[in-house]
Amino acid sequence: MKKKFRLGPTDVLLVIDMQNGFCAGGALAVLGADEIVPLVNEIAKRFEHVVLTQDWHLERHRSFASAHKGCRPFETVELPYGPQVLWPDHCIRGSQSAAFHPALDIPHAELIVRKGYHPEIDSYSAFFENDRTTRTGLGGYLRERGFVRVFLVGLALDFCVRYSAEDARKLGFDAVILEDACRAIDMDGSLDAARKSFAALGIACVASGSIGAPAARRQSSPTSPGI
Ligand code: VGL
Ligand code: ZN
Repeated sequence: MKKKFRLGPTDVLLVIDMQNGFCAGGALAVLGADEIVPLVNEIAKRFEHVVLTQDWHLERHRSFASAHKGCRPFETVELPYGPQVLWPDHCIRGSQSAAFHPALDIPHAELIVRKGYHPEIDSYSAFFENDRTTRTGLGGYLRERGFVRVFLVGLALDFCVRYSAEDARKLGFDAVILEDACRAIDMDGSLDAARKSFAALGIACVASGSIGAPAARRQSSPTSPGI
């Protein structure tokens, strides 16, 4: 029998970048992104604790092809921190592209982490920017709240979900990707590379049906003294 994950108060769901810019009509539309929204909403209801991430760039962000003379989207360039894929302009802070998908319905989300707001550094991961040293603060937040296991859903499986799961694991959390609630960009073997990395790092990549019924609901957070 396949392993079931029974949810409890030390589990948190990370919903990665469910924004218009990555959905149909968006500048960086990920195939099938819109169709996962109802499933993401349904999964979120099973979690007591949910954190959302939001890709949040300035105009002329260094990860945009438009900021590099003669370059096109999906080319890779060398930046001071290493190779960086160049993207179409997307998720400019405050724009419609950066807004969450209108059907995303997770009112009990406790935190929204914005990332990619430094003009010179991209940030796929919800924990570390692409220079791999600048932290977003999410690791400290999750640890301070007493979470142990991080489940991930959203966009894109082979970029922001991948890097977030890897960093969660490196920071000592258990990481479980709910694969049917993700969609991938899948360029230049990026999806295969992501799957290999999940296997190598012990990141579970399972169907959302693997989540068992939630443990009895409680009002307090896992580390609260219970007064
Ligand atoms: C993402 C590329 C650029 C993502 C964000 O959410 O996966 N990908 N910015
Ligand atoms: Zn981005």
